[in-house]
Amino acid sequence: MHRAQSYCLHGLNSARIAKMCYIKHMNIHALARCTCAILLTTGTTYAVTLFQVDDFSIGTAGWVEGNPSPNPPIATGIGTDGSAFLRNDSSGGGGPGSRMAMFNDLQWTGDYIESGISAIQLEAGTFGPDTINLRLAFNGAGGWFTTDAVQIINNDPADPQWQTLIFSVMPGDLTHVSQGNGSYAETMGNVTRMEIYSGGNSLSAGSLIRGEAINSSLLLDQIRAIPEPSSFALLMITAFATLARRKRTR
Ligand SMILES: [Ca+2]
Repeated sequence: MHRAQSYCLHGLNSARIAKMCYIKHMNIHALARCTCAILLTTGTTYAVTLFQVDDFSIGTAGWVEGNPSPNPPIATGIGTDGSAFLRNDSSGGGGPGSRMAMFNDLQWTGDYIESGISAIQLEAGTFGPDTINLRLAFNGAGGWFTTDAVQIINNDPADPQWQTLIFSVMPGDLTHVSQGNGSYAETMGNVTRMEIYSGGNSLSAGSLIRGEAINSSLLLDQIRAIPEPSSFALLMITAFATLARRKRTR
């Protein structure tokens, strides 16, 4: 199956909206999805879409720390896909830039349930030295919901040791942390902020889950919205069946 690699970035530019769409190896379905995303995002509303990818080939894709920071997320280096990856450093201790946390209020907002997104897949690595307890979190009317943590450990400062991780965002796999009434549907049906952060067992959340104060660097690439494995398998079967029918009719 030809996998579309598309990347749409929608960013606010002072008083007006700037929209960019960078597309690699695009097929018709990817073009349709991207066009649809642009149409849906006219104005200040953004819509997450199944199979969307942040590949950081043209920048940070709207991932920010919010407050002024000496070490904000940057697009740099060569990632697993041959283009830049996203790097976010935290210094530990206290003050600006001490905590490992960043968020996105643009292309990762919207309706995950209607879009059929059941997991976020990403490539992750670290130059250390501190261990990262990597989590994703989502905010909406129902409050903050977070995934479990995956430990990202660096055993070799010269090698970020990239690995592919999949974080389920299905109801039984997200935990209500704070704010709202704890309704999964109210948050995941209209996500207003997605966060990627290092969080241990003690989580405190205001407008942002604060993240752990650690001395570390988090590397990310190919952040991708994916369906349930069973749905994906069904898509594959349908695609092969369609292909087989076309061959028979020739
Ligand atoms: Ca990349």
